[in-house]
Amino acid sequence: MTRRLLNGMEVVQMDEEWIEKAKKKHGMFKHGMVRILPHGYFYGGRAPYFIDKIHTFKFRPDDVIIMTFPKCGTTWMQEIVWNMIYNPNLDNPQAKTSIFLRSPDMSQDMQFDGEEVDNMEVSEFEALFRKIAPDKDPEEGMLLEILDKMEGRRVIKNHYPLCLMTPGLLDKTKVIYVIRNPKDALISYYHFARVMKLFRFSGTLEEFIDDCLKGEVVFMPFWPHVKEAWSQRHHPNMLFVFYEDMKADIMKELRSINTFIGTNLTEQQLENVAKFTSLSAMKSRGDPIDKRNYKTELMEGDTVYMRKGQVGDWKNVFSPELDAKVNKWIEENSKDTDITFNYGN
Ligand code: PPS
Repeated sequence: MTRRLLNGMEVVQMDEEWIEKAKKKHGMFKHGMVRILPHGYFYGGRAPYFIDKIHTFKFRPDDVIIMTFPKCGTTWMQEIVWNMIYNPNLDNPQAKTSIFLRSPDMSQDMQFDGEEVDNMEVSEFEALFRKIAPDKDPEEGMLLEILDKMEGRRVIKNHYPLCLMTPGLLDKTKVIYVIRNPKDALISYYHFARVMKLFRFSGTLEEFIDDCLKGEVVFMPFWPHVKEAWSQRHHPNMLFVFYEDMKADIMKELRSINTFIGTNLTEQQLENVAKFTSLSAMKSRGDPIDKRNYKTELMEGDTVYMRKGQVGDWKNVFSPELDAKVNKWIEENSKDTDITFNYGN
């Protein structure tokens, strides 16, 4: 029997044989893996349950949703928006607590089902969840419950595409969609996947990118995610931001975010936020949750979320063969869109 989401989309379960083969290189999920048609979004087996919950989730008019494909500048934008709202004068002690609790991730519940995710990784979320919802079952979605009970203006992280959110989301609340050139994003994803226990990727960069291009890495495919958001870029509740533009002129981007979310900050306050959320500042503060959720022996620095933060690093990393393969993928997928990326000079 065909399994369908509340939004009518079809869910296809990956077969056991495929999963056993994929397991040699990638971490898999306890409830298997699924694809959501028509685009083929690839997620852990519990995603349909949580996506159905998001379908009826109560968004509020003052929410700010940071929507991204992974590794495109999510954490940076979360810090920016949270600090613009709650810490423009840099005097809020909460700012040093984990961004994962100040700005919870709507798409995270599915990820706790990873075969190698251990209690350590879940503990802070579980502690908060037990406090706010002692009678509820964590299996029903800890992050969704935490978000539901959250007071004040919510800064919500989310990696699901627009089509898997509540219908008419943009008429209900504000979305900041951050995107980055896919070459740098793929490299960032590779480094993340090799150190995160959830992904525990054990192959080469070439193998990882091959699997991404086939849509066989969690959250793939990249293009429909981006194109759908791009098609909504003129909606008054959508702000479409390029990571490379943030790197080039952060004050310009902060001014437009300031207008978009209506924070009315002064130039001085925007300068404060820019300084506090710079790569070096975020790196030196670190994050209490981020610091433990990976195999540290593989990591060059001390965080997976603040690694190099560069534009065009792919040039130092891609072989000519890999570059040709990725260019072909970009070309094939760019035919029906006018979005263009800055790949660095
Ligand atoms: S995730 O896991 O999807 O939420 O990751 P995400 O935060 O989207 O992406 C991580 C990459 O963003 C870079 N980053 C930054 N760049 C510039 N300035 C600041 N403040 C900043 N914070 C995070 C981070 O370094 C990752 O990119 P790479 O290329 O891996 O360094």
